Amino acid sequence: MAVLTQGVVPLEMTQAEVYREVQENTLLNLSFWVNIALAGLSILLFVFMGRNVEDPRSQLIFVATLMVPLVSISSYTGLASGLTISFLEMPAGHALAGEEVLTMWGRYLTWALSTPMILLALGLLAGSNMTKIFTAITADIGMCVTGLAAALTISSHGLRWFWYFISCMFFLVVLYVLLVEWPKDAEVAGTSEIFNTLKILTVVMWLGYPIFWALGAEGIAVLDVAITSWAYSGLDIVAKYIFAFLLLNWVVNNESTVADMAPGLGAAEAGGAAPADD
Ligand code: RET
Repeated sequence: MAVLTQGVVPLEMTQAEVYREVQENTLLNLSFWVNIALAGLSILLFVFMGRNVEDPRSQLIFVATLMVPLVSISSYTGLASGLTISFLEMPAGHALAGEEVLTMWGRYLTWALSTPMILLALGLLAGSNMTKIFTAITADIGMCVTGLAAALTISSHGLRWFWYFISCMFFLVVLYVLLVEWPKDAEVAGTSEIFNTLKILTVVMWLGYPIFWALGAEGIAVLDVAITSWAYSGLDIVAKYIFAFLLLNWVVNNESTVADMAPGLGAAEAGGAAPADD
């Protein structure tokens, strides 16, 4: 009969202990609560703004965009309660090797739900076809999940960065669709101006996330945990709530432009995924 050997059990903190650590770090705790408040206000505002929208495509843009603060408020509640934070011992080779580092893994997990909604809304705005929306969203989910893997890998320092590299490759696919494919579609759909504003906002903000990951405690550790958390929270404020407000405000005022895009995804481009109209 096989005998199970008792391995060395890593020092694990209970959820209540993690919660206490968060409570004691006021700067960190505030980076969560500011976002909970802003997400709550955004939800109320966006529901109010969308109350008279009748065009189905505009409604879909609204629902997708409304999901962003809804996921966000859940994400930050998970962080503030200590549920989605762990203290992980960094492997040899890491700047904080052997130390227990606060890891906000709930962020990466919930990005896998919120960022696809942002891309769906942008793809719909650009009049993109289904293939491009699917490509952007699946690559984006790949980016978030492999980013989560990078943060949670504690067996090898090299493999942490290998996950990070894979995540960046997925990110390049998202950037390609955003910067090359959708601008052409938006031109045809007549939504170029707003699309390009939101594209620039999105690309600039999104580039900040891998930079702060690399500089933060999980990467080369030149930034402390609370500062890194504020960096993410600040990026979130622009990439989510300001982005969503600009998009929805435009949709409300230009519902007919959205409604006039031919029905179905892929309408903006000949040879798209939508069936031909005959
Ligand atoms: C990680 C680390 C691994 C490499 C890359 C990353 C990119 C993350 C991005 C996140 C965007 C998040 C947003 C959230 C809004 O809810 C995972 C940090 C490339 C781009 C916009």
